Amino acid sequence: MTPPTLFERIIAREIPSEVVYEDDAYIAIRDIAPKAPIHLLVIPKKVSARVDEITDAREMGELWLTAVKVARQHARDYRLLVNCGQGGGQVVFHTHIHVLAGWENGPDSD
Ligand code: DGP
Repeated sequence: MTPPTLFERIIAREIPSEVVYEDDAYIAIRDIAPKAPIHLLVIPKKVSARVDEITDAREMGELWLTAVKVARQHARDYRLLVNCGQGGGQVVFHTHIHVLAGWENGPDSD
């Protein structure tokens, strides 16, 4: 059996995090090393290692819509970002969408 991912352990509350949203299928937490004034991670509870493992359009759509919903709960304007694979900057191999927001004048202003 593969060991649980870091985010599975966060979902199970084995590792503490600041949860900003949760429903049956998704959780959103604050990133531990924020790269923007608001930096959240929207994480499907159903495990996949990287976003391109999700091949079901409905599942992908729900993930995207959840990220938008969480983003809009925190900001009017925001950036959604996905790192896919080590070469794409992914460090935690449990699919997640970054929500970045809160800059005074856009992401390149700080
Ligand atoms: P990525 O590079 O796309 O795999 O992003 C992983 C993000 O996860 C990175 O921005 C830092 C964040 N992160 C890593 N460990 C923890 C943790 O233990 N708690 C929280 N809240 N975030 C974490």
